[in-house]
Amino acid sequence: MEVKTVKPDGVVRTLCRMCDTRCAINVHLKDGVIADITPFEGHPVNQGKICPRGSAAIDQFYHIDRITKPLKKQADGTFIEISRKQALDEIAAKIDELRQSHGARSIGVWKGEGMGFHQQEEYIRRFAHALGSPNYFSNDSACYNSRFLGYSLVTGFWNSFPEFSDADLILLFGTNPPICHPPFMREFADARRRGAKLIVIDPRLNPIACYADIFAQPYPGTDGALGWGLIRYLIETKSYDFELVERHSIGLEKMARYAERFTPEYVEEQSGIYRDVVIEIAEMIVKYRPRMSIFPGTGLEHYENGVNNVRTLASLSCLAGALDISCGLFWPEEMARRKLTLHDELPLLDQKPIGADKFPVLYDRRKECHTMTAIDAMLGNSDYALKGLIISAANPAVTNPNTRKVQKALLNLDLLVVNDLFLTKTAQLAHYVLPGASFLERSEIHIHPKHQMVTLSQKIAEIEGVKDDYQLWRDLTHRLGFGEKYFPWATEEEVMQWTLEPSGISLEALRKHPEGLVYKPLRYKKYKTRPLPTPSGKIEFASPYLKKFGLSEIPEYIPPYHMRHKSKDFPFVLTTGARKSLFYHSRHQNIARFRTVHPTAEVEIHPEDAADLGIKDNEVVRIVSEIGSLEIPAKIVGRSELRKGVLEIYHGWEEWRVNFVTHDDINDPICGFPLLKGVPVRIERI
Ligand SMILES: Nc1nc2c(c(=O)[nH]1)N[C@H]1C(S)=C(S)[C@@H](COP(=O)(O)OP(=O)(O)OC[C@H]3O[C@@H](n4cnc5c(=O)[nH]c(N)nc54)[C@H](O)[C@@H]3O)O[C@H]1N2
Ligand SMILES: Nc1nc2c(c(=O)[nH]1)N[C@H]1C(S)=C(S)[C@@H](COP(=O)(O)OP(=O)(O)OC[C@H]3O[C@@H](n4cnc5c(=O)[nH]c(N)nc54)[C@H](O)[C@@H]3O)O[C@H]1N2
Ligand code: SF4
Ligand SMILES: [Mo]
Repeated sequence: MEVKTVKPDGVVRTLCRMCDTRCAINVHLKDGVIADITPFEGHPVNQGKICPRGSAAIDQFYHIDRITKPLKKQADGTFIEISRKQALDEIAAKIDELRQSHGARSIGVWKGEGMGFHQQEEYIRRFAHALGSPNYFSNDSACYNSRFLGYSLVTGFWNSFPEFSDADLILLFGTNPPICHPPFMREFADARRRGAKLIVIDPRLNPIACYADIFAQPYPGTDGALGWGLIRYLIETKSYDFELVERHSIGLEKMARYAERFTPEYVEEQSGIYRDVVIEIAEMIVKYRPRMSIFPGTGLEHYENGVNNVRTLASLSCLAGALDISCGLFWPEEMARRKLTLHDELPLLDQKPIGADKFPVLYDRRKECHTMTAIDAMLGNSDYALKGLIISAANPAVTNPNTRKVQKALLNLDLLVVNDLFLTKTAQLAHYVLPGASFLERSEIHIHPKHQMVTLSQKIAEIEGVKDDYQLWRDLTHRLGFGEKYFPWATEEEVMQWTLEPSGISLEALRKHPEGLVYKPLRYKKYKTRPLPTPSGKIEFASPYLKKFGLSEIPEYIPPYHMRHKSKDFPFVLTTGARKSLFYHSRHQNIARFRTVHPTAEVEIHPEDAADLGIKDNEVVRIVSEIGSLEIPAKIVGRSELRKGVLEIYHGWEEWRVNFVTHDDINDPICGFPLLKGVPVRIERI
């Protein structure tokens, strides 16, 4: 691997993109080598702290298993290295052939979490639409979209990160910030120092629960009942923000009527959270509102009624008056910039975006297709077949539900190209694997809505033969005949200049200010002088927009699948994906010092359940669902660490893929999310 740094020895200030938090880092270059990564004090995102995964960017960059040359699959299933020119010529020729014989829409693109949002995502979206295919897919079919829709259906927007330091009450639902969002911890500490209270709702005793004033363990998938119970309390006791609700909302009466049944007793029956605790939480909200932050994690969205459960929480924040204030639902203003997506210019609706008929709200609001429906289309079980796919920075053979079906579908494609740093389980199924550039090998514009800031991350090094993603899409489009029109810029630098121009902020200025530049000062309670970005311009406790699609107007609570389909064949409830501090989905298992900390997968099980079944610690058991099965060692946890009857398995293991048992076929009707948590299973001794 021939590596060279492209900056002189010294310190380069940039952003870490080992996860989407994008902490500011100093990259130390010595003798042309990336020698160290340390926190950079001057940026508000992380305020001088980084997590161990941040410094592991060096391990990732120099990793001996990095793919540095394009690979082509041979008839015998092995890969050979070929030149970049040969790879792109052959891929372009195959795309052209598919386009001629089956139409452009038979080709799709799939972006993963490794790319994040913004610029890299926009290249991928632009490529697809320029080709003539509406079929853009992403990991967001199982992440983020549900929470985004849950909030934006109520308020018109979602700013994923509130300013927790300003809160007097923090409520966390199904999220574990010490592991997933380390910078939140400093904000929690600031708030706690001022006396703020912390409430954690989670069936599993997570590190964050240990800090909580109240920790309540609901049955998986029942948070909506608790949310409604809290709404009912605020309405019944007339403790909500009258002015905000009277002037700036629609649907209060409908909501109030529906809330009536959520007495503390009914909430207890549904969620298992004692009625006294429900009342205690409600009283705390009344006491501390409006300065409160509610943060839902994937523990809410990975269910078949996730959007509505999130809408319930968004409605609760609004009732409590926590709208467009720093610690509440802050409504960020956008930076003026040119977008690379072609949705307005080339909407391609007549081309039937995959999944847009089944999940019209997902498509309408996010302009993205649905990955699980894409899997069906690859298998020929759809209006038309998906024949070719380019996957960039995703590992769906591990991370998408129903792994057996995903593998079969990917193998059924006429063309599968994977752009990645490593030969992942997904890459192993491809016809071509392209060497991806890591974040240290590209420059990128990052927007931080919470701070209304923009930062430029720097290209620091390059590996012989590895090009950034812009070059990949550019080179393909030029071969396919629409490069001049849609990818005319010679370099990533030129694209960034073009997109930034309307902002009045130059690349030069961003380079001079690695601490980022504020594009607009923060302003609060803007809804007083301008309509909210919902169809009515108001908070929508009831959504006429959803009604139009035949969906429930108010965020109804539906008991989760495992409660509606009780079966003696599947008596346990499996939640998956509780994050591990040193892994990122399927990433970093190849970093030896991290692997020492998490050497093997485990299914966490309550001690009474283990005793009932005679299961010993570390015993390998079989987990079986309606979809498939998995063999995995058992870990008997402490009595309070899990609810009895609930099991937990991490989702990123390449050797123990829990998605062999998760459902792709039970979906949230609004966002299409699959049932990744709350899966009915049984345990078999082997
Ligand atoms: N180290 C690390 N950090 C990460 C990631 C990673 O893989 N590794 N992934 C990143 C990504 S893409 C994401 S989306 C975020 C996810 O961030 P989080 O959502 O904070 O992730 P989890 O740790 O899975 O926390 C989910 C919690 O929900 C709980 N839960 C499960 N079911 C329910 C339920 O029905 N109700 C409630 N209230 N809780 C429930 C689980 O027990 C678990 O503790 O993390 C990001 N950060
Ligand atoms: N059962 C279950 N399944 C889940 C979840 C769960 O909780 N439970 N969580 C879901 C969630 S929230 C998410 S976000 C998805 C994540 O789904 P994916 O996006 O598929 O997740 P990763 O395993 O992180 O895959 C990212 C890939 O990108 C590569 N990569 C990293 N950086 C770069 C880069 O700079 N360039 C290129 N070209 N490649 C790069 C990595 O090597 C890795 O193979 O998983 C979902 N799946
Ligand atoms: S939380 Fe860790 S991995 Fe994520 S950006 Fe910050 S330092 Fe990097
Ligand atoms: Mo995610």
